[in-house]
Amino acid sequence: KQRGRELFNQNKYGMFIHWGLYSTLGGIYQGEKMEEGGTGPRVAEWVMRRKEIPRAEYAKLADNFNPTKFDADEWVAIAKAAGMKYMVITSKHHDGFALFDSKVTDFDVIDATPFGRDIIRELEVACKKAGLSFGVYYSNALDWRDGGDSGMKDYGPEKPKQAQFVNRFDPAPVSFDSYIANKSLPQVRELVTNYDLSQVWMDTPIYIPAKYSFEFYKTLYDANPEILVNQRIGNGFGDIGTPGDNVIPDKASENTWEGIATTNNSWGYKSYDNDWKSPIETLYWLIANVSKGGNFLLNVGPDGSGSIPAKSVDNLLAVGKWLKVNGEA
Ligand code: FUL
Repeated sequence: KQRGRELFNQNKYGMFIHWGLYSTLGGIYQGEKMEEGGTGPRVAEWVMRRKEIPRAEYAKLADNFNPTKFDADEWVAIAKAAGMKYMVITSKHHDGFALFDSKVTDFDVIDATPFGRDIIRELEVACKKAGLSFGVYYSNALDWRDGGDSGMKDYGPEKPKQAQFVNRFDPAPVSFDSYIANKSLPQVRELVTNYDLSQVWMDTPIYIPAKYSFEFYKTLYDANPEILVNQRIGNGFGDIGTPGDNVIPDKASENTWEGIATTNNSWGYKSYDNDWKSPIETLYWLIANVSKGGNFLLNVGPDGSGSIPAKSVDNLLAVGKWLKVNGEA
């Protein structure tokens, strides 16, 4: 994976994007706000789990997913002007909804929404045009719609703590093994076959057995040996280390790794979270990660109309200006 790693190391600074059906709620369900501040399960993309929204009810959000302001070229232009060299967007988060054209399920942007445009394709094309590397996030083990109990019963008795991640309020009547065989692995295969990806950002392995982490790794490798995958593929199979959500490691390391953080406290759009990192704070995160040998992937959460919150854009552009003046971009 030498070429893949070289490119990753050169890129250094990227835009992470959490976007999906949850973005239309902005952290408020039936008039009730999710808890404020902090990260963990308070983040807005966790609304289905936190508010225990039944699957059929949550799926209705797709009927109103029509982000007419979405413009892939504009998002990419913002990333570029911010000094970022790559982009990673949620192709499917824990809620199970796919932002790409998936033949495996109807629960995707093409089949289930009035919008009907392949968001992953549009961003892939826009990134290519602008010279940015493009990758996708994929929630491998957690799927509140189709993942059953995400392996808790069969693989997780010794890890009761992780039960807080899982859909236990209205799980799909399927086994975790069949979810892996019929949705998760086929979708990852679709992504690497149909899109030109530099990186796949797997998330939250919870109870995943090593045989499935290996299958994911092999699927990616067979499709394109240069694709890098982060360690949340599970069981030690990743190429890229992830220090933790909003964590800067204490020590420098020569391994390939990537710090991640959000521009406020949530990854998905949270309409009432205005605790934005200032340009100086953002620069601190960037420099703290990069100077220790890592990359920095900084998240924005576009709203349900397809706009990246203006304040986060302003802050990112101010950092981009600094990088330009100081010859780093
Ligand atoms: C976490 C997820 O549970 C969050 O929703 C978010 O995607 C973050 C980057 O990773 O573990």
